[in-house]
Amino acid sequence: MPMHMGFRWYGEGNDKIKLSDIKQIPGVTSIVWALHHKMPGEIWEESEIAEVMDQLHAYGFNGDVVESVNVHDDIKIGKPTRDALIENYKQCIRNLSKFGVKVICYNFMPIFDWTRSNLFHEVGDGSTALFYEKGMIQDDYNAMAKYILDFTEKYNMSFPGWEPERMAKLDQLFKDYAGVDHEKLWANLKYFLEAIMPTCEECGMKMAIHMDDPPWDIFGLPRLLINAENIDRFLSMVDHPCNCLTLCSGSLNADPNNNVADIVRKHCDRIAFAHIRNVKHFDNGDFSEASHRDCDGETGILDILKAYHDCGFEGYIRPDHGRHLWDEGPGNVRPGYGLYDRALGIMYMLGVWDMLDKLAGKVTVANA
Ligand SMILES: [Mn+2]
Repeated sequence: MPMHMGFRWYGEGNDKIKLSDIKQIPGVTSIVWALHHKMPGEIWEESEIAEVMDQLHAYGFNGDVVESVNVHDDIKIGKPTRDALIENYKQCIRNLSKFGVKVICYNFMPIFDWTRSNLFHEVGDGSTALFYEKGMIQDDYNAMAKYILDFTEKYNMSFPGWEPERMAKLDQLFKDYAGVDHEKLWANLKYFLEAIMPTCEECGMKMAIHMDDPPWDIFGLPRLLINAENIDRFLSMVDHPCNCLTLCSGSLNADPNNNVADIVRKHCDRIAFAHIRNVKHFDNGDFSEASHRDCDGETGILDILKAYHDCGFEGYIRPDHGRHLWDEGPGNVRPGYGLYDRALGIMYMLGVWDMLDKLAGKVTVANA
């Protein structure tokens, strides 16, 4: 069995991209989905899961990977309410497994999900991409949150991890995290994982933690999944085959010191889900997201794909953020999640992969 090519889709009525569009991209077998109306801590009901699965199956896709079931802040902070919330999380795992879900992507970043200072930065060829201006993400978290929330409000969309309900309580959240340093956050992550591993084992579910994006502390909040050393620590801290990674090449390579291909070779058996994204760095520490083509950034896309291929990777892989192309722009595209550049990214990845297969004497077979 080769790797499984996935495509992230935000759901009926929540994503302008249609499943029928995705069907036309060669090689995609798996829709990476979520119930985006759910707040962290809520139980995903079987009827809600069944509805999405039926939509995916109608086009011959599987829904093996969920991205994400978000973890409630109380679990990350280690509040007494965490035990009840962990029970809810276990119920989500059970309910999802009943419908064939095999991998749950999640993250353990305090308060903020992926963070950028510009969602539509000019790349120089007429396209735009997500951009991180280091100088703008320093002290004033309210200004950064306002930029993101003004955007989502203006265009009537919501970003996972940027729920307005949570963001409205930003100052309180910062107070709640005041005592949570790196070691405390590690301990709370361990507590969470040890509590859910028996359920994962029972259900055959792999929990795949996403790398922190960007891979450094922001606004004084600790971040853990930032480099090879911490990934080693994470995997050995809870050394269980269900405790896995969503290895996001773009998140990690925002720090150019991270060599993603080396991490792939070291931990391939614990990578349940691979995100492929390319990053272009600037001397002052800013970075822009780039096309998936190796030479358009410095992430080492070819080395990474070669590493996965050499290791016989059989997990799920998807293009991560892409640029916004042609007529994609504010109001008609989810930042980072347009149709075209991700489709181009898939063809680039499959081109590389098919050639590696051919060189290894393997025959590539099209999906039914
Ligand atoms: Mn990613």
